[in-house]
Amino acid sequence: MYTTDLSGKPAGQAEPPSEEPAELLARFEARVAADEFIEPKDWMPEAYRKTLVRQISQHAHSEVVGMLPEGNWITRAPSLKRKAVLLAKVQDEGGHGLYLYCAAETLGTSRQEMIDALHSGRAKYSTIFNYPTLSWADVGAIGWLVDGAAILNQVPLQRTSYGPYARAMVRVCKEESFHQRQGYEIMMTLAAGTPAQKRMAQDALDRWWWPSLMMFGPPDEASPNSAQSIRWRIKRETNDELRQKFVDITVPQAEAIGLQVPDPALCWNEARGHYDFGAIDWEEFRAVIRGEGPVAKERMAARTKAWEDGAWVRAAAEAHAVKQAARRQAEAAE
Ligand code: FAQ
Repeated sequence: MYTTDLSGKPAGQAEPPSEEPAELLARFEARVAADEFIEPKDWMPEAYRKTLVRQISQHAHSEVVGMLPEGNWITRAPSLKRKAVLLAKVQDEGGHGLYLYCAAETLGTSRQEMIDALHSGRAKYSTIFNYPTLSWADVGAIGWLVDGAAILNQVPLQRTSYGPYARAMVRVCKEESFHQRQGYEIMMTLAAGTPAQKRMAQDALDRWWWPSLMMFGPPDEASPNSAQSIRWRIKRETNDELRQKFVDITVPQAEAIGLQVPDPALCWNEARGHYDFGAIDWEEFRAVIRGEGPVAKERMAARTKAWEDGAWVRAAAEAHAVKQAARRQAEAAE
């Protein structure tokens, strides 16, 4: 089953919440309502802990799997400058994954458990990373659209109710904003280039537009987790609210560089003060979640290989830590 439920139980069969002391629950809810951060050693309802582990681990996996589509272009970047920037950007995504795994570990789930869930196909990661990067313009489109969508989703998460997650998001958002600008700058350069370069940019926009809208998750009426997550102030805005913000911000950016958003239904709605946009293919979204994305198998094979190839590094780090601890103990005994 393709789920982030780390209990290993089939979806929909999670344990019913056990009796939780009413007094503690009331205090927890009052703190959340007062916008106080909940910290790792604070009491929290089990369902809150589970929801956080689910969302934060899925987020961490997305960052790390998300290194693959752009990593694919590091050796083929068109100039030394573009290569250096891309290298730094992909490295940042790895760092985001690490902060997020650390934040999830503070909730009592080990890194090994999370990685096992990813590699065995039980854990989700963002659907967007199951699409291939076919041209250099895709690197621009990912920075502009994918990082752009990620920022919109993550800015409210800086005020999420769990302290370690909120603090991780502050740094992540700063870096994502640089990523978004570097992507847009690539698109701007291509769009102002030769007709072939402009076609390349348009083709990338055509392929990444709809999957980027899907990143925000299912529509609100089909989002089983949103209502509770908003009550607990884990999520601050709904999937549809964030998706609309993304469309409203991104459409003028496309127009500014002479590219066309691939949606014939797209038009400004004066009364709503927002863009109306066409129907999203939710069947495609569900298929990608089921693991049927165009390059889903390649992504998991690459992650599993990286994990296996890195086994000697983990073993060496562990042996070093044991040696250091023994040395410290011997020094203390002197
Ligand atoms: N892909 O009830 P909801 C990035 C699942 S980071 C796959 O609405 P929720 C940086 C959802 O997990 C991108 N699965 O769920 C970067 C749930 O399944 P579950 C990642 C999805 O949690 C850029 C089910 O559908 N960002 O891009 C997706 O309330 C460039 C029902 O959905 C985050 O993870 C999806 N798109 O809302 C890196 C941000 N959407 O777990 C490299 C944090 C939904 O019950 C290069 N996460 N699902 O089995 C969130 O804000 C939320 O978790 C949502 C989903 C909004 C993603």
